[in-house]
Amino acid sequence: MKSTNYILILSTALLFLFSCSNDKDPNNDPGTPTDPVENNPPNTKYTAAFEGQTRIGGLQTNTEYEAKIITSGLTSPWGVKMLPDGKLLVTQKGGNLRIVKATGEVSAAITGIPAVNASGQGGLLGLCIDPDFTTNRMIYWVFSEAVAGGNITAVAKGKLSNDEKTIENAVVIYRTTPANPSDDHYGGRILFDKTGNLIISTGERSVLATRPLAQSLTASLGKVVRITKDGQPASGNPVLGQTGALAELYTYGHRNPQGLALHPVSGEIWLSEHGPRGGDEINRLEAGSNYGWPVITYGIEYGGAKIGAGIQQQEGMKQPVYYWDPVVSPSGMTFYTGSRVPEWENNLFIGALSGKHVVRLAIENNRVIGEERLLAGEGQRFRDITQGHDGALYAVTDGGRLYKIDKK
Ligand SMILES: [Ca+2]
Repeated sequence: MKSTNYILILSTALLFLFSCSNDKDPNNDPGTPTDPVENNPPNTKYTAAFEGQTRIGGLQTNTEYEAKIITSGLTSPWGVKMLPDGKLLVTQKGGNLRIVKATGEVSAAITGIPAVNASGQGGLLGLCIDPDFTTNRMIYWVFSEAVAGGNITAVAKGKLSNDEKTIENAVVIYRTTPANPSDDHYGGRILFDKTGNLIISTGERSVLATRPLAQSLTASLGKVVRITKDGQPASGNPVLGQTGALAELYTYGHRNPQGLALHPVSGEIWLSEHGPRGGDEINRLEAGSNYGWPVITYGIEYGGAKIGAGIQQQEGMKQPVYYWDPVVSPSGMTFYTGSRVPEWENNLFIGALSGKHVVRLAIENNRVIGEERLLAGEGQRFRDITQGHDGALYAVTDGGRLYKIDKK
């Protein structure tokens, strides 16, 4: 009796140890990494801050999956999210919002969206759906707006009418400052965090004049901001000491962040951002932290010159969890919480533009442990990816396609 108890305690202890070292179900093993998926030479000679920060081993999904094209009839879709009834709400860069049914039927443009400035990289950008959509029918979106002095990244909200043909009472709730004539690097993703506040990524607007503002706490360029549904600074935001620091700031030192996702276990916010030539990043956001741009970066100017002092690490600045050199141009992203492809559990899926594939990153203890390239044969620039309530992944491409990616 005594020895049985002892064995029971021992096996429980072992089980506990096992579950501590592997926070995932062992049946959902992401696979054994092989050679890195990237085999082109890097653009820089920079070295990573830690093992596995770039060019991690390659993974291959074993479960049979398929990618079906639901429609090819979209025009430069930028953001995609599923409504509670299973239909997909899609922003199109040119300024239209549309609904796509599972059958592939694309609605007429939904009216009531304020004008966007779609020149350059601007337009109607990311979107998110209110957690209480079934009762309030509210949606939120990011867009580029022409104002006095140039262009800005702006955030608006409105109610999707019952007939789904118009957005009622659309109102701009947040505007970045300062404006600049540049029409690039707007950032543009938006999501609800676990406290019910809005998280928005903004770009540093690309030109050399505004680039340093990514480090300025009195400008909202190159930032992640955290605001209420009414556009006010959210309570609990980090206190940033500098005089005049904007109360909506959550993190700073970003270049052109086009991806945001909420980690399904930790609830932390993860972000993708476009680096210069080399140096695309995945970051795990910690409130009040500085992510380094343009002081530290793993990239170089497009012309080949170093950026700033050409350094990759500095005290007080966060390292990316992962970076790519050469770049893949990471855009919209989501964590997979479906169960149909077990080895994808809690993996991060990212649309790659210049890379023309969907990135799959397996992550453990906030470090990347393996990378896979999905749908590389499609030749598409993947702009956004989301998970539906059905557990499938849905991705849109600049070429106008909407894919459903699921177990075969
Ligand atoms: Ca960085």
